[in-house]
Amino acid sequence: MSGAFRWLGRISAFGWGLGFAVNCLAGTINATVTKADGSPLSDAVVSFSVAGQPAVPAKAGTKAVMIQEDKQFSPFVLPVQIGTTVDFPNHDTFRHQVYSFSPAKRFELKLYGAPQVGTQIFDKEGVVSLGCNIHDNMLAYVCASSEHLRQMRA
Ligand SMILES: [Cu+2]
Repeated sequence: MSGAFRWLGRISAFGWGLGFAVNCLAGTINATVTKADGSPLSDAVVSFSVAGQPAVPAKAGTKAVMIQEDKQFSPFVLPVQIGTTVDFPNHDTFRHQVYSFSPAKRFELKLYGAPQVGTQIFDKEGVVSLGCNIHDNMLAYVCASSEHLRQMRA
């Protein structure tokens, strides 16, 4: 596959990263997202497109999960393709009310406990901040993109 990939110059890093490096080698893209001090940045999301290939919407029925447990969301950052349906199961013994005011997805789920599961379709590109109306410290992000997504692990 030598020469199959050409870097288009679009890369976006989500989080607090101040520096990143990208290498393209014969069909493989290696990305490293670091903080200014060079240490790994957890929860970074890198999106990229491939020359000549259109955007990549999710296949119909694609699902992802954002759990509510111990008064926290899990995962902290959830990368999804546009069109993905995200389930919000509540694993706590008390109720949560998930919402977002982000331009890419404004919504407010009902107040519910287990075993109910709220759902939302993320159909616009962008970073969506999630909160809970009951527990102010609950915070998580859904990164919706039409491009290829990879989440970096520190
Ligand atoms: Cu809550």
